[in-house]
Amino acid sequence: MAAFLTGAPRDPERERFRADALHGLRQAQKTLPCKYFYDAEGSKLFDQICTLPEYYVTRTEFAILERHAAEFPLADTVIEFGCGYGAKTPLLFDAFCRTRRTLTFVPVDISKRALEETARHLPHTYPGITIRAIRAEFDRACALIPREPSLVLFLGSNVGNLDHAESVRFLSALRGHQVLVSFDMQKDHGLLHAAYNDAQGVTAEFNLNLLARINRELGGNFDLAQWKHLSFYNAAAGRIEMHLVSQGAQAVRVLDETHLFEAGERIHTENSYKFSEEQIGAIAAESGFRVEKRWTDEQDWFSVVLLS
Ligand code: AVI
Repeated sequence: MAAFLTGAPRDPERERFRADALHGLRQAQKTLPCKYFYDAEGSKLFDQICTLPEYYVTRTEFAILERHAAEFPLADTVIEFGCGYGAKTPLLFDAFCRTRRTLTFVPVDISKRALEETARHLPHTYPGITIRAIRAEFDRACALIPREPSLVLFLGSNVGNLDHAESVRFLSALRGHQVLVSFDMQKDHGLLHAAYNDAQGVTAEFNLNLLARINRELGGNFDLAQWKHLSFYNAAAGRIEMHLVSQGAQAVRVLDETHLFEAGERIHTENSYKFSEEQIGAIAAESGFRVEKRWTDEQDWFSVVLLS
């Protein structure tokens, strides 16, 4: 808290990070929200994850989008939650722009850099595009997106990082639009385990970066050598869980608080839900949508679903 007594202007993002991190570390089961993985360093590591041989998610989704882009509905306005660096964009916009001269694109992301790059590059390739970027967390952004019926993209299996109630709340706020959302499907547990425990250790580095980020931004003194990445499939909950495990009894300072950890104690950092077709139908119905169409790959590992 000392950092806020200097008279320096408050940075709302840092304050939210501080409040959420300290709240999570004060719980009996310590947690840190996975949305804080994505600072500049974490985003770079995530880009690497997307190219790992074990992480089938990105390439399977790409193949589905590439094969079926021409079948997706057209709209005057396309809103994309979590646009990232727009890697999927050409696949979709080539199809969207083939039959229309103008299109309004509303990219939504918390990363300023991702939005700036999208706004800089897209109009060169697609001159008829107007960009209205929104920099906000997804929940907040729902109140800021255009009201006219649009096509909303929620891809990258991002829905998997929400629990059931959160996905229903998020999708309910999009009623009135058509939503193209991607779901990672339940599959062989060995494949899932490998995807989140890659041989090169990039996922471990991505997980540990959360502690490094606390050190960088919140004056923490986590000793990264004292923490290990743990990831496993929780079959009862139908999700991959990621944790950080304390390698010994230790005290860690974050701002002016000290947090005590026992040997083997875990910080729960992420859930990544895997879905069945029935679960997708249930989430759609509870959010006030129906599943208009589901596109999948040959092995049914991944689904891109149109909700209307
Ligand atoms: C962004 N999200 C869908 C990824 C996932 O698979 O849950 C994040 C990730 N965590 C570890 N590897 C990738």
